[in-house]
Amino acid sequence: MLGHNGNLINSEELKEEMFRQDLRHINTSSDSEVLLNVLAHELEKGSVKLRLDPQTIFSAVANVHRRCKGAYTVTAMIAGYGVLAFRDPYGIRPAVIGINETDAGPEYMVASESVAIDALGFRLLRDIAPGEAVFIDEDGNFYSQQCAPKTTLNPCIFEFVYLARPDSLIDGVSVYETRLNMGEKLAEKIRRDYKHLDIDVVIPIPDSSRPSAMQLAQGLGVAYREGFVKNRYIGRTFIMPGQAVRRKSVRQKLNAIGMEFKGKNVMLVDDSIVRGTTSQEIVQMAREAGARRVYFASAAPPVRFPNVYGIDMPTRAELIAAHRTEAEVCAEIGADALIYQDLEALKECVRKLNPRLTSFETSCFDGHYITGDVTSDYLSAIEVRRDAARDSEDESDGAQLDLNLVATG
Ligand code: PIN
Repeated sequence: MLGHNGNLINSEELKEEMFRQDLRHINTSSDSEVLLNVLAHELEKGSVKLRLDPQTIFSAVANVHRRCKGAYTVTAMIAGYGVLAFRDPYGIRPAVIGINETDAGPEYMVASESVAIDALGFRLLRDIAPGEAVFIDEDGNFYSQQCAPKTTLNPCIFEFVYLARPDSLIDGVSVYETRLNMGEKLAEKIRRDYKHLDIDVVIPIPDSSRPSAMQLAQGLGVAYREGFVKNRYIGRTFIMPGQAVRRKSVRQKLNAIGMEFKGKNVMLVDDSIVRGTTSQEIVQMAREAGARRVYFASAAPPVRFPNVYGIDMPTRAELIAAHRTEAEVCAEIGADALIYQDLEALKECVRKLNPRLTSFETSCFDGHYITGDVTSDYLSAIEVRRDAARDSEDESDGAQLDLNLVATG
């Protein structure tokens, strides 16, 4: 069994190669199935009379690193042997080890985020290093080994912006604290470059922007107020299929508290602007609630490039900032001013808390893909696939709206 956080960028090639060389047939379009089969094949190849020991397992992981390209944090269970976990040699996606000291000896666990370790009453031991594998056998014995010849640590900066829970520690850094820093940096930028804005109140767009908004308000010396209430029974609009469904669900998901907006100049804060659908809708909601001026701050820089390492970030055509200047994005979302975080400032927000973190995976902001092997052909191929998927989503959007009409009519 295998769980995978990330994305392989050579899964099509591997699929072919496995079919021809390894005689393995992949049944789905999931890159995790490819990863599972590469691992299974390498384990089988390295085992002596189909028996496994930690060394054989680590050699198999070394071969997985050799064959797989992209980002992957993997947890796997090898039936009859134990639990295996490993992180790609670039350390893009997070992975941690937890320990629980019992009278019968230590117990171990692995997870993407340290919150899982807290929740189960374990203690955070350390992060899994890039390229490292850990194996816990059925008797609870712990083994670990570096399985890649060359490694560097480049955590995905978007984990700090939005993906990870604020109560997690990633590579020794508190996600919450990085978000406070993001607010601090935005305040500095506004005090420096946007002195003319007359801001009465800072309002977060719940939930993940709250720490940044709090610190921004404090840095500007203005009130922090809650202006939007989130319907806790509605899922993430970010990953909902289809534009029409997304737009509608923003209204279902967030509702404005009128008194916080009436006659005020409000500064709304979100963690990021990806497609801009939420931002556009929310600016309008703030105006409808009676705001005089609506300013917008994004704790992250403009998202201009697709993410290929496991975040479902759309193609360039869908990213509001891909082909627009900041002023054009501001006009598009209908705000009176738009303040984006600078990329260097964002990196500083994390680095400040752990100076050993000198490099980050920041491709969605600067188009620099850290693994160095993301070709324009690959990017075009995902665009084509996404376009096809979007066409079929649009059809299902219609179907869903019709259903809603039937339900309410
Ligand atoms: C906020 C998540 N956050 C909100 C994710 C929306 C971009 N979106 C990224 C903003 S929370 S859009 O975690 O749910 O609190 O720009 O694509 O419309």
